[in-house]
Amino acid sequence: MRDVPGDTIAAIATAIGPGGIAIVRITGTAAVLTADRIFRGARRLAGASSHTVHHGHIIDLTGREVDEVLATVMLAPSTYTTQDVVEFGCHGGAMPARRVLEVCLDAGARMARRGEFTERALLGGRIDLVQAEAIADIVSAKTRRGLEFALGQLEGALSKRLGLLREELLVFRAEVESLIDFSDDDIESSTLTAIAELGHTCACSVDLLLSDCAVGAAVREGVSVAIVGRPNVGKSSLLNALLRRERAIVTAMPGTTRDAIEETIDLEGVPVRLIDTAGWRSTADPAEAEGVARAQAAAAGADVVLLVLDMASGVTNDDKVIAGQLDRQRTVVVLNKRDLVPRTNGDCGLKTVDLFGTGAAGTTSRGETEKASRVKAVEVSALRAEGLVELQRAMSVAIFEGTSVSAAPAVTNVRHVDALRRVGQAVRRAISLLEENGPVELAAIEAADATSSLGEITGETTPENVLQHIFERFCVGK
Ligand SMILES: Nc1nc2c(ncn2[C@@H]2O[C@H](COP(=O)(O)OP(=O)(O)OP(=O)(O)O)[C@@H](O)[C@H]2O)c(=O)[nH]1
Ligand SMILES: [Mg+2]
Repeated sequence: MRDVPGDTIAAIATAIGPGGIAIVRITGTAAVLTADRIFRGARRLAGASSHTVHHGHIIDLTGREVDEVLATVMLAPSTYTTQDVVEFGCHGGAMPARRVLEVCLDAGARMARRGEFTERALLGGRIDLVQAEAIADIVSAKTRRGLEFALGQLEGALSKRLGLLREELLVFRAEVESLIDFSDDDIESSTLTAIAELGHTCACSVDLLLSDCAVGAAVREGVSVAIVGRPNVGKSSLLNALLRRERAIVTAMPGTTRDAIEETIDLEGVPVRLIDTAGWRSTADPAEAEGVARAQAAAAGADVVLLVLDMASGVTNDDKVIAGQLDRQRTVVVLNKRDLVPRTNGDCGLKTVDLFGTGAAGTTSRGETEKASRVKAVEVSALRAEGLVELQRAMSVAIFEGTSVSAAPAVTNVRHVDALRRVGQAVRRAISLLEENGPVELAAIEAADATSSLGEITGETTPENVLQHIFERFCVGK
């Protein structure tokens, strides 16, 4: 990796707009000198001890006062960037910070690029790339869980697991490479088996890390849930009930919703994009027909589908036709309007309904047909906001397929997943070569590929353009 560039960079580190204070941050080998040039206080900043705060004023090069500030001096190497850092806490609002930044630039600093402060932390070896990405995730976290995962990643939880895998891989690679010095005839098959076994250990570790992916990706990227069903069963009412506000239009007329409506809720700390769709039916109205087509596309593209039925009318043939077009594994059946149905004692929120049954011949026994066609359903009343807790529980089971959401640290990033898959593939190819008595040189190349793919995750072997792309996600000043 490159060395940390020494030039002085500056940026506004807080959001632009009205606020209590705003911070302008400077870093680089001459950061303190640059700051000192424009700061007038009781004492000079040059020569100040590390991690001290100084009251004073920013003066521009013509001697005019720009703002009253508190300057925080942090000296290398215990700083965010590993270089000297000075932060000016100026008055909030767009103008003071902007003026202070201008004066910093006049004094010789250069405007920082997006994420350049964090990039220096990476180049300075204070954090690895996984941790740098965690910082971007912390800034953009939309839910409590997303923030917790990102914080865990920043503290090095994932880096530590990747570090262990790296050690296993290095041992495996060294063992494979040690075979190259021997001629094929001199290598005992028991040696090959033992080394292949080391490869299997690596492959298992990769699989374990990858098994966290589904949960990790859900937490980070969020999941989509499409609400579908016949017209008038209460899909829009259910969306409103889950959002706890009247977002979608609800009327007693079937065919009210046309365009899909999307809103995000926080389900156990995971952002869930709810998509209310048009009721499925065949219709001559071109606008409604387009709505139905979009509803079908939304159901096909969603991670989970809520199929809403009307308890008052019971399961109809149209419901079964719709159910037949859905992927059963990803479907949660919702029985709405339970307030319209007289209740008997002992009724609970969960029922089973015969939704996938066709009564078709060819099944071995009646019992089996029934069992296969009946599915669990959650009873709710969107109108009275009843049964929603049970519904949310059913949704999270469907989303996480029983995996514990709290299972951190997870691999949450597509880039990491992609690299880990390549690590696993290379290791497996190396194992096959060993087990099939293939050329050990080739096995060694595969083992080396695996280590280098792993290095891409932590930043050791990440190509420069990928690094650039990652830091473009950051804000200026981070
Ligand atoms: N009693 C009762 N009525 C409900 C319930 N949920 C919805 N409704 C009523 O059912 C009618 C249709 O509700 P919507 O939410 O518009 O139904 P929809 O499925 O979105 O209908 P389309 O958009 O036309 O497909 C309205 O009159 C709602 O007030 C419920 O839980 N109980
Ligand atoms: Mg609707």
